[in-house]
Amino acid sequence: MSGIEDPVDDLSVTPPKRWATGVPAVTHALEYSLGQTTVRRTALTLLNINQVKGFDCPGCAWPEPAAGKRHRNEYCENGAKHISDEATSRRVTADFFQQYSIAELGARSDYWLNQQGRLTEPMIKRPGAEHYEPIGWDEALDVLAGELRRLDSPDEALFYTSGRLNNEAAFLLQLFARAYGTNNLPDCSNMCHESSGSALTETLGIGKGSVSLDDIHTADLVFVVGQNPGTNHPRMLTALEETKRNGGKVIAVNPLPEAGLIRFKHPQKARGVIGRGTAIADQFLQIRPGGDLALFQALNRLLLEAEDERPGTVLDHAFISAHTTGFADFADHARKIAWEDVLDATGLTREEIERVHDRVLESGKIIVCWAMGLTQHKHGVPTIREVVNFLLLRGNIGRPGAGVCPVRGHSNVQGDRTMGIWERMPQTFLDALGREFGFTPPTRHGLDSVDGIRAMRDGTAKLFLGVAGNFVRASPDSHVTEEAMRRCRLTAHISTKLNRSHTVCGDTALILPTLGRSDRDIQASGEQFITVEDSMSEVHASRGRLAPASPHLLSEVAIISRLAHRTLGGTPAIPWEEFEADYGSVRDRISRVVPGFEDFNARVAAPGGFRLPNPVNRRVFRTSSGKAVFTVNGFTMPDIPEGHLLLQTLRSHDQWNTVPYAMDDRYRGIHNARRVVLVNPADLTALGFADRDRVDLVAVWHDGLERRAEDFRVVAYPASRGSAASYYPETNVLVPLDSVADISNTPTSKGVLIRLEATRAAD
Ligand SMILES: Nc1nc2c(c(=O)[nH]1)N[C@H]1C(S)=C(S)[C@@H](COP(=O)(O)OP(=O)(O)OC[C@H]3O[C@@H](n4cnc5c(=O)[nH]c(N)nc54)[C@H](O)[C@@H]3O)O[C@H]1N2
Ligand SMILES: Nc1nc2c(c(=O)[nH]1)N[C@H]1C(S)=C(S)[C@@H](COP(=O)(O)OP(=O)(O)OC[C@H]3O[C@@H](n4cnc5c(=O)[nH]c(N)nc54)[C@H](O)[C@@H]3O)O[C@H]1N2
Ligand code: SF4
Ligand SMILES: [Mo]
Repeated sequence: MSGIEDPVDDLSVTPPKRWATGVPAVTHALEYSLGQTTVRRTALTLLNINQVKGFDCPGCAWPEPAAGKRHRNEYCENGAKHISDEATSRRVTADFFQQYSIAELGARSDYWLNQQGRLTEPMIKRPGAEHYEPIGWDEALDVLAGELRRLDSPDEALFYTSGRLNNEAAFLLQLFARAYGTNNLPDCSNMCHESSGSALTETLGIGKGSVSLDDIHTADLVFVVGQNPGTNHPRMLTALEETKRNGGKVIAVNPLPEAGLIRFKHPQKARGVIGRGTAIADQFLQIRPGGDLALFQALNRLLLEAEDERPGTVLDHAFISAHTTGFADFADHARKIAWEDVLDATGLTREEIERVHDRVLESGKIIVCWAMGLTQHKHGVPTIREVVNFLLLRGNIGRPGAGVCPVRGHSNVQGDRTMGIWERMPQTFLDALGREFGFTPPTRHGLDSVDGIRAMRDGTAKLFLGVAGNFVRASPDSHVTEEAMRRCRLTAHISTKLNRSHTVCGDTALILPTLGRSDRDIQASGEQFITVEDSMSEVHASRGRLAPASPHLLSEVAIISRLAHRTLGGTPAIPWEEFEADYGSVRDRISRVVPGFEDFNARVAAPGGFRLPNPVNRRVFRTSSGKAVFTVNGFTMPDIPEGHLLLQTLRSHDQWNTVPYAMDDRYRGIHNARRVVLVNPADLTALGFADRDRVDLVAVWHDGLERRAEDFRVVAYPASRGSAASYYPETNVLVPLDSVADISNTPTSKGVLIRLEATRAAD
């Protein structure tokens, strides 16, 4: 099992691909799967992904087509890799932990840790011990419950979740945390789409996207901003292909010419397999990093000026006056934007921006899609607010074929929020929860991910429970985060696979292994299914089909229910044992607490499930004024002093967040290496470096601490001027904990000021 050695960097570079998917994608997916498990298990796994009676792809949150319209293979290369990674036949057993000390495991790569296979039984690291040892479930949960009861205050505990968690377990986890007495529910969303949630809640009254798959298909113009769908949401390309077939246009905005945005070959269609594929982007704007706020402000100014020239033809006055507030102040500000600043911030030409403006005028229905390229910047929230301004101007909110589309990451990250995983749930939710379960939930806001790290660092949080995810690797400032975790009395992780977080331990540490999406889940009342909500608010069931990875695994619902029971004691008001026995009883409670879930069990039984209503689509805005809000956003752009670059930390094609599956980034032409930094050749020359030079990346931040990522190889790459790109999580050491987006507190993973230094060892 431990024959898979730490990968050695052996960089080779080929020209970036002009197109995404096609035959190589299918081949790569099968290769990965067959490397993990048998042909039979591969077939069983792949045949059940995203089928109405199968399981939801544990990859991204892009929705499936309606029940009757699904393809037999309704998954992408990366979905197949994610599921094979979970369905692997490799196993991590008690012997493994005897063989490797925690320090030895800590020295291994993220890749190697993941390749060891599925976790199979609960393990404990006792205070002072150097190895994990096996422990029974009862004792493990007693240790955890005992520590929870011993804390001086419930606010000394953190309950982290990652977006793979299903609705039922998420609902129970937040119920447990609140019944225990804290709102400390940090989640991966804090590091992901929090800026979208903040901006959309303020301006439209709900922190979710408004569009459906049909809207994407029928839009006249779709912007894809700060997103790499070819890798991260591959089936979005199928949807955009349909948009184009229906006559719509696509504009891509990105510092990198990402493969999928340029040309796409549909792997399941003969045309895609043999032909040149569909050119997706009609226009590609190679923007400077962080320049998007300026771009949308410039577009808004152009729209206001066009309206001045041809009154009554450009703006949707009826919509603006009936449904919005703040137009006058917004318009005053937008008219004053200086072109010089816009061109400087965006690196685009005025002609390029005017061309976009022309397309906007030609388009009745417009959608803006975005992901981490917008949210993970210091001014991520104002940027998204400006996107909303742009859509409001022509009434592109609340009608078919138009709207906002923050493309979510994890398969159920949106559902987890709906279920109450948020440190700041509104009082109406807390009241409903308290009424249903007969207690008074705490009202003081809890800690998010960044504040949770600060609290562990400062000793005010002492217990960390992670449900799914890999908190230590996903978080910024790796050394600070690791030190913070080590200060805890207890760290515990409910996980499917081994990862770095298991190697960074508090005095006591627990690994609680759990069932994955693909595993069959049988409880006292029979076989169970769970539910998830995708990026477009579709809620549907997911049923595991494989024999569980080990007989000792418990489901997440079971672990949380048992832990809650042991910590809080049995009460008739919260029947934890019943919840574990029958997930339908959890859904009954959800239907009474969470708006939109009325009659949940019956509605989710329909093939394909149901869509949660989004009031924005009825032009109902749950803001304090009852209207959509135009906002005034100061003109902000990143300051990149001479000799520096703005680094973005992003995903390669072959990884799932903190977990690399291979050392390649095929579409960008990077092979056998992850410690690379992509920089425009002209910037390299100006900085005195050359392609393939060995460099350290050194972050520049005002606290004077040195943050250095050592020994990277420079790759001359057609990136926009002033930008650099390198992979996460290897570069998380560079992201200062205090470098966060205004308002949302999201780490600025796409805006890290760095300089390059020649690697000392190479001298
Ligand atoms: N295969 C795979 N799929 C995934 C994931 C994965 O790790 N692997 N992760 C999932 C998760 S949790 C998430 S959140 C999503 C993430 O999906 P993405 O947001 O697509 O992920 P990133 O790799 O972070 O890529 C960010 C993109 O934004 C661009 N960008 C960076 N800075 C800027 C900027 O200032 N302006 C503009 N306009 N663009 C910019 C980058 O060049 C890149 O194309 O993917 C999900 N899907
Ligand atoms: N520098 C930088 N940092 C970033 C980002 C970035 O772009 N740049 N992106 C941020 C974003 S968008 C996100 S979402 C976070 C991701 O942060 P996380 O969600 O915390 O990280 P993942 O890598 O998705 O977690 C992988 C682990 O989840 C566990 N797991 C997988 N499936 C299951 C399951 O079904 N149940 C359970 N219980 N466990 C499971 C496995 O043990 C696996 O090792 O990282 C953030 N951090
Ligand atoms: S697009 Fe996302 S959800 Fe769909 S199959 Fe691919 S990874 Fe899975
Ligand atoms: Mo994410």
